[in-house]
Amino acid sequence: RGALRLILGDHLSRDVAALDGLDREHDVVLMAEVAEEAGYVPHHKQKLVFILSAMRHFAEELRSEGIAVDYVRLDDPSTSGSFTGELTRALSRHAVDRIVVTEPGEWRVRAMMDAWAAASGLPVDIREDDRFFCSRGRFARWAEGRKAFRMEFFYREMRRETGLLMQGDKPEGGQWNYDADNRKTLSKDRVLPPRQRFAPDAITAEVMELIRQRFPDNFGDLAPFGWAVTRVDALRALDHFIADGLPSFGDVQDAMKRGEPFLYHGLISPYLNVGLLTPREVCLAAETAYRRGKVPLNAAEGFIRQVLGWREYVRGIYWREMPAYAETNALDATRPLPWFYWSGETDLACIAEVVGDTRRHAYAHHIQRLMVTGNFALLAGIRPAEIEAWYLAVYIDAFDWVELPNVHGMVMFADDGLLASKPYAASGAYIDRMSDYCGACAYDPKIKVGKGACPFNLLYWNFLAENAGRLRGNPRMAMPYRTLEAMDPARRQQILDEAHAFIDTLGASQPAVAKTRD
Ligand code: FAD
Ligand code: DLZ
Ligand code: SF4
Repeated sequence: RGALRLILGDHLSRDVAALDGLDREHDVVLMAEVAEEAGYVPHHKQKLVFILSAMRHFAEELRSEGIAVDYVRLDDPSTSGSFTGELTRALSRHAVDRIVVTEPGEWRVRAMMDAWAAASGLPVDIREDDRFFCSRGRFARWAEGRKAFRMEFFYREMRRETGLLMQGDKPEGGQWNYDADNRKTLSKDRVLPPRQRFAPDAITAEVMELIRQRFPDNFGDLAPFGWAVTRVDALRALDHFIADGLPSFGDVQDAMKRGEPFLYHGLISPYLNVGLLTPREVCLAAETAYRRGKVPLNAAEGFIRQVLGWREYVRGIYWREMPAYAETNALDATRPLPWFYWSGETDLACIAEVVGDTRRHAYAHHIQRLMVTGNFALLAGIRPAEIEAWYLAVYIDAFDWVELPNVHGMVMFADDGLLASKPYAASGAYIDRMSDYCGACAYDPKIKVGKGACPFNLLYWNFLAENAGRLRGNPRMAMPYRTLEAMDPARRQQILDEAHAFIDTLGASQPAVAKTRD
């Protein structure tokens, strides 16, 4: 008898642990499109198309190798709609003596898996997901005994361990981090590289039709869909980025521009997260480009830090701290998510732009996520669980292990500084400096209070005032608090009153499925 090997939608790597030691004669691979996964948040339509189409392509690849794949489609009339149900049904179709699976990317699914042995009466081999640089055990050793974690120190250990951008035991170029070089603004006349898109093939077109019919009201445009859904195309996307994006990736990494959602960013997170690319190969590609003189060091280092540093760091935190992590709310933020996160209908031009990019592409780059939609949610005191559900739904690369620490920790400071040493709170001046958004806005980032004042300015001071009890003692927040305290009391009161009046205008988001404008 063989094994039933379950491959989930983010396990689409030929060398994923669950396929190790596969016996073509006796084993069966099970893949299932299930309503429960499609529905735990109202995913962007392109995210649904991407995952389901990539799953179908991966199944075809396995079949072409002579591997037996039992594939259940979302519209199969007899489907149970859940992983547990599909596993149970599959066991009645196949005579197997064990179940093999790779650990999932979500605590929720991990809890399901833990019940499978008892439910099936078969041994369940849940294998560690070894597609990361840092195992869960390795991260736990690093974190042991530390009161707060700092990415920079973790990253240096990862550099030493992997040898990436190292010269012996010294960092390449003498510095670990070249971020200071990476905060340039975009000049108006800069010509951005056209970004590669992949036309939908027949499989993707069929999935698009399924999603159009089944999820008409989910957030986001369905077409045009230009994401890669196979490893071959994902590798093409990587090559394109290394050649055309990476050379300028560092310099303007934090810039934002109207009508230009991609700039020099990699657009590779969905491929990394479902397994079409590996973190090791993308870091090696960047390092090789640097060693060949094709990209400057600040670009290669900046990119490798995101993948080897941040990506591994947030994953380590997720698995070490869950499930309690998701429940904390250090700043007691309880306001509902404004409706404009779904509709984009707001006169705050920066929010409208980022929500618009997100609706069109299921993508926004890091600074848009952190400093526009994230910053607003932090400053306005939105309930962490509501903004987390939004991020998990709307981005094509969103899986709980990576989305949650970024939103809960980095954006909302809901973990009381475990992940980041201070909240990324910023007024309109930051957005104005790093983007051209304010030029198209009803508000003025230079106006602090009164007619035309940028709401980010009002909310910024109000955020500091509301959270003084928790943040005043943070040494990294000392300067803004000194400014707040030095303000003329009448002016400060006016700012706080206007901030509250603005907050009162924010309509609450409607739950579950969001209507789009398309
Ligand atoms: P690039 O800018 O080209 O960066 C290269 C790669 O670095 C990315 O592909 C990604 O794999 C990695 N990376 C960069 N920053 C981070 C980070 N903070 N955490 C983890 N990996 C990182 N990333 C996701 O993959 N899924 C998410 O659900 C997600 N949610 C986020 C939510 C918020 C509020 C914020 C601030 C960031 C979030 N990120 C998330 C991180 C980052 O924004 C995306 O990885 C990035 O925008 C993806 O686009 P790219 O491939 O063009 O990235
Ligand atoms: C995100 C997602 C979606 C929308 N659909 C499926 C699916 O139908 N079948 C599947 O195996 N995986 C899907 N996924 C990805 C899973 O939610 C993902 O594997 C978990 O989030 C990881 O724990
Ligand atoms: Fe955003 Fe304020 Fe600039 Fe308008 S003025 S785009 S609200 S930062």
